[in-house]
Amino acid sequence: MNKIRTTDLIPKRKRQKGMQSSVPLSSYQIQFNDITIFIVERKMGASRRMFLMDLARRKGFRVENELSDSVTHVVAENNSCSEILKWLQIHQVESGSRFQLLDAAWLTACMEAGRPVDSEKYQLLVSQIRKFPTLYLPYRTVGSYSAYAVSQYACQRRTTLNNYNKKFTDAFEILAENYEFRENKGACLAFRRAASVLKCLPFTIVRVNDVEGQPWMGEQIKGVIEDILEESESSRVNDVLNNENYRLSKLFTSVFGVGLKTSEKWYRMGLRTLEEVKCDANLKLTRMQRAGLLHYEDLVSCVSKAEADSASLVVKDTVWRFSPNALVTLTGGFRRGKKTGHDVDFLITVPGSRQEEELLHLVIDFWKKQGLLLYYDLIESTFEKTKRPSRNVDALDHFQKCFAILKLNKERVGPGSSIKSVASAEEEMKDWKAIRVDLVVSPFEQYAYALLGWTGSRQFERDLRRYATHEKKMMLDNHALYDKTKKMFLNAASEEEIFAHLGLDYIEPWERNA
Ligand code: DCT
Ligand code: MG
Repeated sequence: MNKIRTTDLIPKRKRQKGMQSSVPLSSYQIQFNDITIFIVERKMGASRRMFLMDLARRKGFRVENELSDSVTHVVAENNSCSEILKWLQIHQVESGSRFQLLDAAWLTACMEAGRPVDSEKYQLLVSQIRKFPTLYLPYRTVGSYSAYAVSQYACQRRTTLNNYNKKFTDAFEILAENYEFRENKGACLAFRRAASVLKCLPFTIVRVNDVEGQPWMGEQIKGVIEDILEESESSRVNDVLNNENYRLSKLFTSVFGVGLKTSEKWYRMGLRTLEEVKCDANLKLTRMQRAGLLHYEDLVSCVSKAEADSASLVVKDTVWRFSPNALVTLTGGFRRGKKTGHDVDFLITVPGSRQEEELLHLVIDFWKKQGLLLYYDLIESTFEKTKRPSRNVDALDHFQKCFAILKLNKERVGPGSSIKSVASAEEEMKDWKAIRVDLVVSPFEQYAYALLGWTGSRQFERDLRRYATHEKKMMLDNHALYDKTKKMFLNAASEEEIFAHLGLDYIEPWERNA
């Protein structure tokens, strides 16, 4: 890793005077183990830096001489946020560094209190500083956040679950969803793209100028930001939330198996509650919708990570019974580090096998015999080897897959599960929970593409494909990458290789929460 050494920060002349503390580090007793501080010398001066380091160490804080990966709090004095960002850029802080960037006033407040104090109001920038060149386009003006314009493509941004602009992105997502219900694709995408940009910004927007120069920030978007900044809520969002059409679309489509068409039909038929839907004898429900209504309460309550892990054990147990070499990977939101999800996604592949399609049938038969399958829909593979990837960025893939509702035994889920905490008295009697599970089977040669595709997020996937098409003259889908210039398919054994084919820096799964 690329460490910044103290000696890089101190002019040679001063270094010779012996600026290191004379007290050996081992003689300090660390009291606050969650915090590791680094103090920037720039504009502070070496002697004040040494004084603060020594003081903090004597008060029980761990203070590093070097800006290593373990540093959690970087403290600077008399530097603007932009100056510090530039300083970090010059010193090539490696990707993987995670720390808060704070004014030295935080450190002095800690010294006064004799313990770490809340850092919120001392933030120079709520920070997750990364290697800038890939994420931030040329440095323009100093002294404003807008100096850092992020890429228009989500696959060139690192988006973790630390969203510093949740109040804006939640609002955008409600507006996007409303446009989706009204089948206005353009407006829906505009709000989704804007939300995605704000999710990756390492600071909270405090004035509308903070988004100046960022991609996808049209007038409508800025209008909503302005409303929220001024009124702390958006009247447009409130109107949507109070709109019956929106409310019912949301309710009906929350049933597994119900899409926009069905939801509209039910609305036109005058249905207004799920009870009315359940009681309407004339309704022709699909098998999927019947299962969705039957297990509605379980399915709308999110799947916790503990439940996903428990489902993972069930899936692996069964798959390995029939194919001990199979690779079973948790994909979707849980692979991106989410703590909850609406379903649990798995990708299965069998190295060196040509008969992986048999496997899913065996798994389903076994679960049926065990009484574990509350619903399933098995879709056979429709993949044709010579076919080029689809141009449609939202195209579905052709893998063999099974959309299932699994009966998950509560006993299997350890403490921390959401199952028990939300259970009503009647539910207490039930010792299982219905959870949605997607099993996808890919041939081993396509595994890397399938993994990349099924890890998401959807916005990240869309932009990967858009990037491939518009920037690289390539076509990407969940099966393959086709180079139109070379007229050939590009093989990849790992996600890293796919990013490399596309000329992109590798983005870790937990940085794909675009
Ligand atoms: N995906 C895909 N083709 C589909 C469905 C999904 O390529 N027909 C990709 C996109 C995201 C990923 O698979 C997982 O899909 P979801 O489960 O819908 O998304 P998620 O990110 O896992 O969200 P959640 O946490 O709500 O399950
Ligand atoms: Mg999922």
